[in-house]
Amino acid sequence: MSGGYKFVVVANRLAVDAAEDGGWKRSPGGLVTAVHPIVRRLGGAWVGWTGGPGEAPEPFEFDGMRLHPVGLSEDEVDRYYEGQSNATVWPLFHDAVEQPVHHREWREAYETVNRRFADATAAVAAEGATVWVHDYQLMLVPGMLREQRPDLRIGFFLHIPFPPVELFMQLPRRADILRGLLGADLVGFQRPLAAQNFLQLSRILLGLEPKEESVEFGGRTVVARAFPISIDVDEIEREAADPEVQAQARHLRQELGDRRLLLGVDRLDYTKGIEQRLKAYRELLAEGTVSNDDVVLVQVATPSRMRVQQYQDLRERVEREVGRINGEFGEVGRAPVHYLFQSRSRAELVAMYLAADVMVVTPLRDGMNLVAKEYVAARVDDDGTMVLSEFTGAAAELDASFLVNPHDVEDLKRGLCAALAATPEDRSTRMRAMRATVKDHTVDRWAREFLDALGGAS
Ligand code: GDG
Repeated sequence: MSGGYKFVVVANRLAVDAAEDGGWKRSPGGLVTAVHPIVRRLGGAWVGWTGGPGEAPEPFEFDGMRLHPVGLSEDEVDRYYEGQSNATVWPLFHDAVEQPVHHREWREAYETVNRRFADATAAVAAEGATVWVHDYQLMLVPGMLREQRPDLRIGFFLHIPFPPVELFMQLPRRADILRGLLGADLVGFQRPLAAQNFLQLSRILLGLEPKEESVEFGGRTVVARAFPISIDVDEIEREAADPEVQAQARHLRQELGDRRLLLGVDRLDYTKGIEQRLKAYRELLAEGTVSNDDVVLVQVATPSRMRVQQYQDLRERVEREVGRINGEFGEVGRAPVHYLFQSRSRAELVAMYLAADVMVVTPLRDGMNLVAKEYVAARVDDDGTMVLSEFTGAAAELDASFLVNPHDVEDLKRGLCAALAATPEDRSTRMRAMRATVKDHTVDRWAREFLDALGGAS
């Protein structure tokens, strides 16, 4: 049986968060910003989880979208979401920079929940509809959906890296995951290398014969290509031009004693290279290359996945290191690191981007990294420099930054020093080049290119 929607988005989370007044508010974040206008224009539906345990609320309308909640029990939140998604797949797909944990019950829950998402989608999609499935929590959904609904046009986009074959091979029941993804007509990745890893895997694991950008599977052609995600540049530029935001940026600099500002903004996640960044900064202070009188580091570490053990351990290590640096190099009223384990408003983040001298983005591995692009979009003054890890998807587009290898502390230090020493002319040349790239590749263009390649949604 099929429902009435010609376009359906499927993501772990719905496009809304519970509001204080008991209603719903649109969730922040790139995916919703990019896809909401399309869902609204096509009168489409969005299938996803509300974010809390318990039975799913009834489907409801929100700002031109039909939202279809999928319920997760408390056990499923533990096993499917925090377990298999965030303690198995997430670390494995990020080069195993943290040891992936494997449990059979987690895998079973992942399968059960993916089946529930597939069933919910099959029930709302019209005959011949276009379905766009997102990310690593739902990799079995395309295959499950294809079995039930061969009439659908199915796209899948992976927001995180797709690992090299030898790493993927560690995943128990790995062929099931691959077959799940191959249920899609189009599998999108952040980087061409990820698409290549995927196609190579189809040869090694299933004996398929991939071509440059596609592979035949089950009598269909599955296309695998890169679609680098981006941000809503206009929105960030508007915020950055707001006099209140600019006043906030000036105020922040005064509060910090007019020292040169190094800025980090990340979810507190072990993939983001926060510890490596702190180590490099401590060594620069210890060697006297930078001084607490002249430089300050502000690190926003947004709380994330705090029920997962690896994230609690990371928090302890980061906070110990911040304490150590401030203890060794601080003075009363003047700390070398300002550490904020808090979520800040978007306007505050933009004010910080505007106030920064050096944006420090040093992930050990990152699918794209939107913070790097937001910083560039915010710098309407064509000033500011960025130290950027080579291991982010963003590095391919933002190569006018100071690129570093975050695994190499000496290289990190070199990058920080070079960024601090850049002349005003050099800064402005680099920033203008990066701004031209970001302004040309907006999130709206990303969504359009993906859907054009998928065909069917118009
Ligand atoms: C995954 C992939 C890929 C952060 N702190 C606050 C806050 N943020 C916002 C940032 C940015 C977003 O969260 C983070 O996006 P990133 O891309 O940097 O990283 P992930 O969360 O790991 O995202 C990544 C992305 O998906 C999209 O495909 O780029 O590679 O890992 O927008 O600004 N926003 C607010 N307060 C905060 O404290 N308001």
